[in-house]
Amino acid sequence: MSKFFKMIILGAPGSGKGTISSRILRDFGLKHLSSGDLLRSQVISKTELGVKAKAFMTAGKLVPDDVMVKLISEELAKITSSSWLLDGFPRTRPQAEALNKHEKLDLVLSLEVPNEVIIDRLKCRWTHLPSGRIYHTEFNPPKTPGKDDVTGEDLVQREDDKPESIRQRLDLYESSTKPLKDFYEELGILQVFCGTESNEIWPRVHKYLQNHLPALGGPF
Ligand code: G5P
Ligand code: MG
Repeated sequence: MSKFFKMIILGAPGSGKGTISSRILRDFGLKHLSSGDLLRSQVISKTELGVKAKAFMTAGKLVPDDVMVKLISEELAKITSSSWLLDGFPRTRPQAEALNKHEKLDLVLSLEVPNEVIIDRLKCRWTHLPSGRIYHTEFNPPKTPGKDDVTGEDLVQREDDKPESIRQRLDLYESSTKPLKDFYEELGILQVFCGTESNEIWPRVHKYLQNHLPALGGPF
């Protein structure tokens, strides 16, 4: 019987979780679930959850744990026959404990990028909100400035990429999410990748996954 591979990617806002995740999907074919993308699509659709979450997100604060646990549990329950990669969840100890009760994770990747590098990057990020596709005016520019490569629709700057929100999100990462590394280190599934450029971190992540996914039984 094939075993599905379950992994999460941790890292500060702007550390490149979305960038590295899209390369993992491209090369290893896992299903990608980004908590931020899920929330942003609820905000666009003006669902009850989206309306509630919007104020937290714009202020660079965390959406309450009970809301997030429910949202992610419902999404994970829909993935019955594929390996998956969770990006942006869990972000607090209660979220990690809730996930751990129901899922046995195989691997946790943690991206470590200095804060000064991150602050510079986020000023230049442009996003296609409906799909979550991300661009950067220099690192990863769209083919046509301001337009999504696939749909041609407008790109926007995320409201929480304003400098005051970025600072708040970085502080929250330090206090609430970074301590999760200890939690996963104790479980023996943490792998840390440090660097200042995604193009330099990615080959190391790729090599690690190439060496470990088959051994752990993933269908790759
Ligand atoms: P998100 O959406 O999960 P964050 O804050 O965790 O947001 P974010 O901002 O999406 O993380 P990222 O995915 O780590 O960042 O980074 P990225 O988008 O790949 O890269 C950032 C930019 O840098 C892009 O423009 C990219 O092209 C560029 N880039 C990448 N690599 C390089 C490089 O090497 N060089 C250069 N020059 N550029 C590069 O969460 C958003 C909000 O939702 C709520 C919270 O309010 C949160 O703030 N939320 C939750 N709340 C509670 N619990 C949860 N579990 C929640 N999940 C989301
Ligand atoms: Mg992201």
